[in-house]
Amino acid sequence: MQNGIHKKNGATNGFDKLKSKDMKHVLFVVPPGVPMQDLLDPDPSKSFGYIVSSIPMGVLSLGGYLRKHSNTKVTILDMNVHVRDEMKRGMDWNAFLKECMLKKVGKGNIDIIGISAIFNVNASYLESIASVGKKVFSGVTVVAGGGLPSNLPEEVFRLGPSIDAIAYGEGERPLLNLINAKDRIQHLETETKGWITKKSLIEKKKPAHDFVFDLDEIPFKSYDLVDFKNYKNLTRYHGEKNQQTVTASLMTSRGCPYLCNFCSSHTVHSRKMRFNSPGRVIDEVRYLKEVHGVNVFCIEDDLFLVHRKRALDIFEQLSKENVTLEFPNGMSVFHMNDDVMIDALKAAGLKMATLAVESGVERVLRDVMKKPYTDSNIVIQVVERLRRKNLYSRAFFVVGFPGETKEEIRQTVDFSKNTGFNWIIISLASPIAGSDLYEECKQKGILISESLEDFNFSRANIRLDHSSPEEMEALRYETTLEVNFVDNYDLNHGAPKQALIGFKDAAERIPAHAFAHYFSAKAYEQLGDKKEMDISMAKYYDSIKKSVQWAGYAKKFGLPLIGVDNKKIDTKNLKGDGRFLVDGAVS
Ligand code: B12
Ligand code: SF4
Repeated sequence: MQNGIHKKNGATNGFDKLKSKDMKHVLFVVPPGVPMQDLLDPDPSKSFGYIVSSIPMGVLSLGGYLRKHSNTKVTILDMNVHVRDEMKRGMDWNAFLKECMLKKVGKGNIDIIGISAIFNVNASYLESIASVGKKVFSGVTVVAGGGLPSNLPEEVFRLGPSIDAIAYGEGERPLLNLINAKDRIQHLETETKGWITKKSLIEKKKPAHDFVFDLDEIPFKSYDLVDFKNYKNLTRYHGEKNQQTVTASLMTSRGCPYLCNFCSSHTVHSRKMRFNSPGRVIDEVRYLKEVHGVNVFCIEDDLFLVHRKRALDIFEQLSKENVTLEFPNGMSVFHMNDDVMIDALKAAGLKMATLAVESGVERVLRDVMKKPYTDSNIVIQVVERLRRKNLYSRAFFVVGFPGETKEEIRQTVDFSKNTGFNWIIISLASPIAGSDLYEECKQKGILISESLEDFNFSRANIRLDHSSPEEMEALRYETTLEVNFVDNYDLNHGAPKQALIGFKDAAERIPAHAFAHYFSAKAYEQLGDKKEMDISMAKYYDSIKKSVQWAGYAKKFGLPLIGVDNKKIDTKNLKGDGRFLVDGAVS
C-alpha cells in the first residue's frame, strides 16, 4: 500500500535523487508565530517558549507540487520549532536565523527562498529572513507568500525591502512557473498571474490568482521534509495530547463561499470551493498512518461539512481506520444539527466537537458578523445532541465588533454560560488584513494600533464607543475564568474526570494558573482522591501567595484566601497571565 500510494501521488523521496546540474533548490522559511518584540522580551510571561505550531501545510503542499512537476530539491526551515527548542533568551535573532539556515541547508546554494507569512504577526521577521538569506546564499531570489503579503503587499515591501516579489494567493502554480523561468527577476516583473512586485504596484497592475482547480492534481504534501515529533501537540485542542499520539493536519478542500466579516481566508483561497475526492483523502490518511504513524487528524478545511454527501462518505471510510478526528478551527453548527451527521462524526473518530458559534445574538450573527447561520437554537440543539452521544463540546465566541452593543456582548457572555458547553474560547474581534472588518475599521478610523503585531485575538484593537480596550480585555479574560473554571459545566454535573481535561491542560501550560489548581482540587474531591486534591490545593495557595494577579482573581470570584492579606488584595487593574492572553486557544 505504501509504495502504491507513493507512486500514485508522485510523493516524494525519489525526486531528491534526481540530482543533476540543473536541479534547483528552494528553501522555505516559516517565520515564528509570535511577535518579535515578545520573542526578544526578557519577561518569561511573554509568549516565547510558548509557541503553538502545527505542520506548515502551505509550504508542504508547495514542496510536493514543485517536486512532482520540476527538478527541484526542497528544504523547509520552520523557525517555530527552532525558536521553541533551541533559542535562548538574549540571543541575537539575525545570528540565530543565519545559523539555522546554514545548518538546515548544509552545503550548496539556494535558488529561491520562499517566506511563508500566513499570519499578521509574521510581519516583523520578513526583512531579517530576506536580508540574512541574501547574505548567506549568493544570487538567491526571495519571495514571500501567504495571507499577509497577499493582502498587504505595499506594507510587506515597506517592512521587507529585500523581498523580490510576493506570491498572490495560492502559490503552487506561480512558484512552479518561477522555478522554471530562465530569468527569474524578468519573469516576476512581467508575470502578474500570481505575482506582485514593487514595479507592478507602482504601475498599478492588478494581480490575478492562479489556482489549481483540481485539488487531486496536487500530490501529497512533502511530509518527509518535517519531523512529526516536532509537532507533538502543545495544546489538547490542536491534536489530542498524550505520549502515544502523532498528529497531522489535513486540508481536504480550499475556499469558502461565506462572507463572515472577520475572516480573510477568501483572499488566499477564494470563495469558490474546490475539493479533494474522498478516495484521495483516505489515501492520504492511510499514507500518514502507515508511513508516519499518524493517529490524530486535524481537519483544517474552512467548511468541511458543507458538502454533506462527501463528508459522510469520508467519515464512513474513516470509521474503519481507527483514528481520532478533530476540527480545531471550528465546525459549522448548521451543518451538524442531525443525528446522522453526529453519529458519522463519532464513528469516524470525533471525541471533541469544536463549534464555530461566534455569538449568542441573532442580530449580531446576521447584521454584524454576516454569519451564514443566525438561529442560536441550532447551537442549543447541537450541544444537546453531542451530549446525548457523549461527545465533548467546546465553542468559539468573538465579541467586540463595531456595531455590537454592550448589551449584546452581555447576552453572548450569558449564552456562553448557559448553553452547557464543556469549554469555551472567547476572542476579541481582530481586524485581520483582508477581512471586511479590517476595511470597516480603517474606514471609520477605529483601529487602535496599525502595527500588524497588535492584531491579536486577545488584545483589543478596535475602538468601541461603549467600552475601553482594557475593559474588553478584562471581560474576555474573566468570562473565560468564569465559564471554564468557576462555573465549569462538567464539575457542576458530576463529571469531574471530564472537567480535569481542561484544568490539567491549563495548569500544564501555565503552571501558576491558580484557578486550574483550585478547580482541579474540586474535581479530585468529587473523585474522592484526597492526595491529588491536597497537591492541587497546595499549588493554588502557592500561586495566590506569589501572584497579586491570581490573588486578585481569587478574591473577585470568592475563592478561599489563606496566606494572603485579604485587605491588601486589589481586584481592579487585573491583567491576566501574559501567556494566557497571547494564546487565544489556551482556555
Ligand atoms: C492551520 C491554521 C493554523 C495553525 C498553524 C498553521 C501552520 N503551522 O502553518 C495554528 C493553529 C497555529 C493557527 C493559529 C492561528 N490562526 Co490560523 N489558520 C490555519 C488554517 C485553518 C489553515 C492554514 C493552512 O495550512 N492552509 C492550507 C494551505 C495549503 O494554505 P496556506 O497556508 O494558505 O498556503 C498557501 C498560500 O497561502 C500560499 N503560500 C503560503 N506560504 C507561501 C510561501 C511562498 C513562498 C509562496 C510562493 C506561497 C505561499 O501558497 C500555499 C499553497 O497554496 C487557516 C485557514 C485557511 N483556510 O488557510 C487559518 C488562518 C491562516 N488562521 C488565522 C488566524 C486568525 C489564526 C489565529 C490568530 C487564531 C487565534 N485565535 O489564535 C492564530 C494565529 C497564530 C499566530 N501565530 O499568529 C487566519 C488568518 C490570520 C492572519 N492573516 O493573521 C486564517 C486565514 C483563518 C481565517 N479564516 O481567517 N492557524
Ligand atoms: S469564518 Fe469560516 S465560514 Fe465564515 S467565511 Fe471564513 S471560512 Fe467561511
